[in-house]
Amino acid sequence: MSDYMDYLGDSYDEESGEFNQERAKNKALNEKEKCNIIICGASGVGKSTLINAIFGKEVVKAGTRKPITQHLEKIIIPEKGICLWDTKGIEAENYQETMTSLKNEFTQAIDNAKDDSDIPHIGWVCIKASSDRIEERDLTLVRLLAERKIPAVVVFTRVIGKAERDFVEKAKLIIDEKYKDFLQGAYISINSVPYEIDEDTTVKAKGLESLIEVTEERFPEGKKSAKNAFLKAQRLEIEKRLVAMKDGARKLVHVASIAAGTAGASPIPGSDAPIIAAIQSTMIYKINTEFELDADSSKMTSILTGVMGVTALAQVGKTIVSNALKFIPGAGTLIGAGISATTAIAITEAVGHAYIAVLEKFFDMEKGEVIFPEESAQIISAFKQMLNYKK
Ligand SMILES: Nc1nc2c(ncn2[C@@H]2O[C@H](COP(=O)(O)OP(=O)(O)OP(=O)(O)O)[C@@H](O)[C@H]2O)c(=O)[nH]1
Ligand SMILES: [Mg+2]
Repeated sequence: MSDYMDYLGDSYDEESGEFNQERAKNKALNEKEKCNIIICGASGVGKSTLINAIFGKEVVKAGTRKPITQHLEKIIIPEKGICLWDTKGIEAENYQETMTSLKNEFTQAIDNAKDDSDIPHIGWVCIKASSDRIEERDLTLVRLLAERKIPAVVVFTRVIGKAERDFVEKAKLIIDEKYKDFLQGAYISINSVPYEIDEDTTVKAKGLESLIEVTEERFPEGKKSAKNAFLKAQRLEIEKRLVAMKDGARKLVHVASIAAGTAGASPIPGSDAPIIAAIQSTMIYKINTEFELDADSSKMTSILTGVMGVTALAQVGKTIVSNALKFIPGAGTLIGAGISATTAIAITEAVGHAYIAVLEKFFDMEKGEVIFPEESAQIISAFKQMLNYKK
């Protein structure tokens, strides 16, 4: 199979010149960078509250919950490239038994993993700071991660006053006795939600940004892509989120341009323009996915039509066939003998970078996401501007 067909997969039919948006969208989702985080801790320590605070309540609710074993559950959120492992049912009573079975379940889940994409890249061990003392089970949870060399952060939850801060200091000393080398000071105190002491005193949510920062540092050198996935998925450090999305999108443009180059170099006369149009459309879907943007198909159809219309690929005839964009084969002959590899690369890069600039323009720094205007014409006009500006 040639390179550009690898790139397009089943989203483009070379015979009919038909581009399938749904397939391109799914392919983009599947290929998105991924990160798995295990969030462990006793019942009621604030695991779910923490997850909601970092990744957004609505998004987590929309994720698929998949019980794996008695004490492990996965929350899968494909749009965010995130899979969260949540421990359940760790209570004070029967804890020996619970920990033994959790340990077995955990070992099994990891041993059964197909590859690296199926094991936790990072672990948060949550300990409630309003506890009386540190429990054996909390140390056992740290040990589980240490044994598997899963970089961990110990997260003290509900840190709202002096008593909790004192608890944290004592707990750190105890944990450090055994796990200092492993944890390397990765302790964070948080209050995930505002806490009302009385009518006039509320302790604000805090520490969550520090947790993001320390987590970011804990990813090993070789796990850059998991780290990026984490930074893109979190919704508190918006600047970091946007930077990670843009970085990811730029890489996607690079890969798409290389694929377009191989199409440009293809010897079949007249066939390259529709293929390049399909590659650019796929690239745009991938960039959307990178920005967690899920615009509806009709909007994407008009955006893609507009985008292709602005570039030299305007001369490729386009008809819209239901959910598929059809790039009429042979129409490429209008652009003379075909598109050279150099031109194919250049147009694809220009389109990709201009489209990233458009998404950045519509990125709402308060909400931390792209908010497209109702009118697609506005998007296309922004795209034209960016394309001229980038030249
Ligand atoms: N003030 C404050 N309250 C918190 C914090 N974390 C959790 N809570 C509260 O504690 C309660 C339990 O939190 P959850 O997030 O459901 O705990 P969990 O660890 O997911 O519990 P299980 O799913 O039962 O294992 C909720 O009422 C939260 O609002 C925190 O950091 N600060
Ligand atoms: Mg929970």
